[in-house]
Amino acid sequence: MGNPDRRLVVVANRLPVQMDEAGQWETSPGGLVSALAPLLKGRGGAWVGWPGSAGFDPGEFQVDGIDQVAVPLSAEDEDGFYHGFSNATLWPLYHDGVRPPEFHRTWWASYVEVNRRFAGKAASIAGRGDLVWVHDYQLQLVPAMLRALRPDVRIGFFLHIPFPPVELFSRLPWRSAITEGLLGADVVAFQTRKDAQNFAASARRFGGATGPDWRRLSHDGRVVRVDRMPIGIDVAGFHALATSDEVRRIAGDLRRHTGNPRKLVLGVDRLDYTKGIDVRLRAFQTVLERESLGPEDVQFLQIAVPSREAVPLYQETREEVERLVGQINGENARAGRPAVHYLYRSVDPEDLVGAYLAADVMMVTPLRDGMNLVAKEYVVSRVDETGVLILSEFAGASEQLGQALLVNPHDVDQMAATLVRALEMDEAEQRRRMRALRRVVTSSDVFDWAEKCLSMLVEE
Ligand code: GDG
Repeated sequence: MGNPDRRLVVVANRLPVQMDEAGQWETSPGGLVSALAPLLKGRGGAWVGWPGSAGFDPGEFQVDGIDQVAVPLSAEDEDGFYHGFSNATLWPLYHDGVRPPEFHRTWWASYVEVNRRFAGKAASIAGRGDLVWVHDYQLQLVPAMLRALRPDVRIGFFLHIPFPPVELFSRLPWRSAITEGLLGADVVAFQTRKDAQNFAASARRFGGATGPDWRRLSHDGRVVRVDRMPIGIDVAGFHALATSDEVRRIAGDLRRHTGNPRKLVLGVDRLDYTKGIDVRLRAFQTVLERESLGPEDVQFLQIAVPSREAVPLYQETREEVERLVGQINGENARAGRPAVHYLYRSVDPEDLVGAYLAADVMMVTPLRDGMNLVAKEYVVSRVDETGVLILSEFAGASEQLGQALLVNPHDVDQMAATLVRALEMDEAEQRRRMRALRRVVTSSDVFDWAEKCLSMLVEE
């Protein structure tokens, strides 16, 4: 067993804080931050990350009892490491290559340099034998770099996005360096079993890992444990919101303001080409045409949260989504009653859960997604056990949520037929499926996930 006094050092691309309008730091909202905060406070420790704007270095400071350790990035770092290698090379490659990844040696050099800076900072603040937990695709070289500097610490790594099949990963010119970087950890964990197995295959092929069991790879005279640790949500937090008077009122208002359509369908995503928003809208358009439905029968609410707006591919995705919204409304809306309501902004948690409560059908249809928390949030919010979840078979969540209506998010006709089925599903079937989904999602929340990851890291 490990030493219970070991502190925890979290290393992630972003610090879990942001500056409010008055120039005061505040904790950013989000499941990961709220899950890790109690562990950091309980054990003591620190969070190492980028403060979020180029050229800014606030150094070390405390917010809500957690030590924040800033890793500054210059504008060039932000271009090469962040927009470039992380988001235009790794992000599309790891999401099944749904857009062509770009390979540039200058971006790679920046990625190496920034990963070295993160590893150096973590090495300088970790105490003897501490637990260091590194997060996500931006920091895959950190485990091996940190091990070289500090062989005494225990290193865990969690990938929030998918790990691609070896056929796809092998395109990456830096495939050996990435797998060797990850193999520097004691524990490498993924959202699904498939991701973990994909990594093990690439680690054997390109990283020099050996051993018959994908859960225990041998590398450099050490054992590297590989596993699936599907992330959960703050179940109690969503339950509290979903049962609050304010959120019920918001849900009721939403139904009234849309003119009480017979059915309301919902989509909630960051506006990202991996989320399949355009194909989903085409499926909705097909249903309206084929079934001759009007806005009194069914309406669609799409909340699209702005994301990576400086990147041309994201601008193109936005244009395509907005073109489709305009086209569908042009053909199907009546004055004062659109067929599609489209919000390009983020909304408050109360409005988000209000939308979950108001929606008869939730469409979560990414072309590829590590997990997808929105699917789990919808299920937990449906406290009356009605509602239908349509879920992409390419979202990590589908490994756990088999009672959803699973679809191929590339297949417009199949999604349209499934949407019709969802709109017509009787209450008994809705309840049977929703009860089963709720059992799965409530059985392990994001706090359990963090505890499980950490206890795996503590085991020698
Ligand atoms: C990455 C992986 C993996 C969305 N709109 C609003 C809002 N949200 C919140 C949701 C949810 C979160 O943002 C989005 O999480 P997802 O899991 O759906 O997707 P990514 O952002 O791509 O996350 C993913 C995740 O990491 C965790 O490991 O599941 O696969 O890609 O929590 O509720 N929140 C508020 N207003 C909004 O308008 N307040």
